[in-house]
Amino acid sequence: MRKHITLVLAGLLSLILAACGGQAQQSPTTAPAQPATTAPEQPTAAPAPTAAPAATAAPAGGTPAQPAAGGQIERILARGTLICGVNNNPLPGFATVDAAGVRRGFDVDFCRAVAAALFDDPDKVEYRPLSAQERFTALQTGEIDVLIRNSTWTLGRDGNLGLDWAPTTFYDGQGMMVRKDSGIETLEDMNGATICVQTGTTTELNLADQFRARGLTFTPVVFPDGDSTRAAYDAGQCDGFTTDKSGLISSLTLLSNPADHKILEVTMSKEPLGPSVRQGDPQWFDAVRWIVFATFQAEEYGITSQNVNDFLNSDVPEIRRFLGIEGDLAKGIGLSNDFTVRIIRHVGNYAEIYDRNLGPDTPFNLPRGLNALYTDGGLLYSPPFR
Ligand SMILES: N[C@@H](CCC(=O)N[C@@H](CS)C(=O)NCC(=O)O)C(=O)O
Repeated sequence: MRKHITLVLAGLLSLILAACGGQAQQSPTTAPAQPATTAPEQPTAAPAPTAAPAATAAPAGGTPAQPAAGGQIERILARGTLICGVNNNPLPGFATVDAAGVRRGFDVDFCRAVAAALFDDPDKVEYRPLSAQERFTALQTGEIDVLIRNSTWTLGRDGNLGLDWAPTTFYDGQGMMVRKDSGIETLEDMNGATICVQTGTTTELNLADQFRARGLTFTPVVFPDGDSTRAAYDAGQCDGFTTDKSGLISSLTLLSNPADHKILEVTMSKEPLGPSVRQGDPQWFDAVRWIVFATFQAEEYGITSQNVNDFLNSDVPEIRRFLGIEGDLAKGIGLSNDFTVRIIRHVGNYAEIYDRNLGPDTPFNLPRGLNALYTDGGLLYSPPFR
């Protein structure tokens, strides 16, 4: 009995330590064939999708633990707010809380776009800060309606975790940060290096794959959250710090001496980041997808938060359809016909969202690169609104 209590207490203590980010997990001294840390994805078995769509009436009393398929939009409308899962650690440019307590960032703006489409009010969002490890469970259990938290779309997450991914809002890739005075220029210069990495992410596995493919050894120093990973690197506990390049650019601004660090040229993986929803409600999934597409399409048409009212008088048929002046295209996805106007008016088109958070007037000044429209050599492409 006493042994049992001791074990429970020890388990609790390690949980508390992990949750507080107080301790790096033990790391091997060479690149592991299989990472020695917990697997980055510990999926809770995906709830089996319900066969038939349920009635659309919203149940009283908030989100059920296991909402039936269908009706998510009605539930959100009845609740009066969208519950959007975002990063629990500051990720400047993507998700932070400013000095006035206002949430800001590229991911936050997409939460706002969804709320604008649903409520004609971008502020009707309840933000649920989530760690990398918590995020998918929160979606699976119905605790959140949508996850917009620098999360990479992968086959395993899409399939095994029972999620659906909306279009990629930010094409990213994994990078490596090192100290400028380290003399490191490439991953090959990092043989035998210690590398700070966060668990519960795609990052951990990519790192092992990339080093193994190059025949290099390394020592991962693994942390449960972004803040402790960055802090350990900043304190000199590791030669390198790896995560999505967006995360590195963002983290750079939080280091004690940003000018002492650089991000290597190498891109170690594909990290398409975008919103995800729980599988089982095709209408809600479609709504989120087309909300994202609307931001791309508005940029393609040159429709902005500043000029959208002028476009309401347009006599171009495709613009009239896009803005919901003609037809009833949005009915099938459960949104108001003017949902595009609501998004553009309150949050802006994709370029406005990008520039506001990551563009030339921000500390990041991040070139659009793959995140440009297909017409400008990028990957952003909306199917037709017709
Ligand atoms: N895109 C990757 C990485 C996402 C990720 O969680 N990145 C870290 C580093 S930027 C982060 O957001 N950390 C904040 C935290 O979980 O505390 C994924 O989906 O697994």
